[in-house]
Amino acid sequence: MAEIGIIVGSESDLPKLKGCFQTLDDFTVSYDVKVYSAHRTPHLVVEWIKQMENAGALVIIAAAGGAAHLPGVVASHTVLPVIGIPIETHVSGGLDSLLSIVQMPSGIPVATVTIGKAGATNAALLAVSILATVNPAYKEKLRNYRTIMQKTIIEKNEVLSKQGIYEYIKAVEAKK
Ligand code: RP5
Repeated sequence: MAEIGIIVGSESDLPKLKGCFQTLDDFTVSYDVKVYSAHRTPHLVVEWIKQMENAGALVIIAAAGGAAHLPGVVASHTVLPVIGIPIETHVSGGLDSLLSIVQMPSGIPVATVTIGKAGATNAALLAVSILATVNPAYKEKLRNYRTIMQKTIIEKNEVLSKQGIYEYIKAVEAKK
């Protein structure tokens, strides 16, 4: 059984969601991924959401770009929590996707994360938080994740103090 169902509008969306898959793998969460479009294959979207429900999935993540109706359409067919990821596009950096997903009518919510890498990672973390409401092991893992994040930031500040601002900036730029 997959705990999370992930649906994307196009295969071109998949590389942009690496952070989402990576985070779910880090938390050892099980997921099913499908490429079905709200516009090109609407019947397959509906069939898949029913399959996910029957299989016992607890959260759905839906990603789409441009006229990004997929998360909203998915939400209209299920009462499972739906997290929407707006895919970056060439139009205003993906603001088109963001507004298409976030502007849901009252009654059918989609929990919308931000555009790009941060959104993909946060969608996974939000999904794990939802799973953590029924599985305390995930709560513990989320706390550990934050502890490690905080430790990393503290360590970086120690390096900054040692190296001085210009050396540190050079090192940050070299990472890009
Ligand atoms: C949306 O159209 C997809 O989610 C994708 O972000 C965008 C472009 O799709 P392709 O033309 O690359 O298949 O439905």
